[in-house]
Amino acid sequence: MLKVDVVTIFPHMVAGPLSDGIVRRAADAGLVRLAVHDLRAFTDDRHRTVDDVPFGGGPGMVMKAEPFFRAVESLLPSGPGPRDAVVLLSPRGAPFTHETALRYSRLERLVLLCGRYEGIDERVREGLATEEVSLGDFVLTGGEVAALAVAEASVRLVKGALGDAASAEADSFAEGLLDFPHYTRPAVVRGLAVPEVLLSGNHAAVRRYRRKQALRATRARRPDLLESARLVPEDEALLREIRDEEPSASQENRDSLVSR
Ligand code: JFT
Repeated sequence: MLKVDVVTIFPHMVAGPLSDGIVRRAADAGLVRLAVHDLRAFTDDRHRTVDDVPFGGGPGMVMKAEPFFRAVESLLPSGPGPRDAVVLLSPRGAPFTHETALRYSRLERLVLLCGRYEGIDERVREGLATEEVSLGDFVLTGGEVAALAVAEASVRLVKGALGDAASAEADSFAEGLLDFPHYTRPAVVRGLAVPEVLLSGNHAAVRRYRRKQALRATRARRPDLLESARLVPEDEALLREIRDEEPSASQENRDSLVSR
């Protein structure tokens, strides 16, 4: 069973979001265990100091290494085994993806280390973390929000966590494509109608339409994903249809000529 441990100076920031939704249900069902640990509990001075000035000078503060070492040693007394990961959240980390989440979902132990300020003393990465990941190319003020995303994405992929209504195989990123668009009642909102085919009751037509919309969105917004997506022959046919629906560049150039 996966156990997720989050180490942070802001335990309340992490505990709240993890105590709801699918993560909560997975915990209640005994599929995962979640624990949040206050880094300050692993300090040994009167002021419970977790940060200090940077060696070499410069602005801001750096998270001290020792409290992180003590915290992880309390969680994994004999060190991480092959089914454990000690993950440092950092803007310098490798991109966190669906594949990372799937790998984490199959672990015994996922320890997430969150820092603040300018970052964490490099010796935590060198001598304690088994890997360093980033949520993406944008800047957060600390690792907590990234850890929440990593925990949620990983827990929902644990076998049984999604129940039978939703299945992880149906996840768009499991397929390597963007999702198709979703609609619910009523059939018309502010003059905007639901595509007819979705009201037709023709399940084969609905499946084909959704697949085409997923391919269309991926081609328009994330052509990089289309490169490595696992496409079946029907997808190639749908992509040809999509291309044929678009005017060629030369036709657009002719269309834009004003006097003719
Ligand atoms: C930002 C972060 C991730 C991820 C960990 C720690 C301190 C603040 C900071 C910001 C810019 C440069 C430090 C963190 C992240 C992301 C993760 C920390 N900060 N240096 N920002 N953006 N995608 N994961 Cl520790």
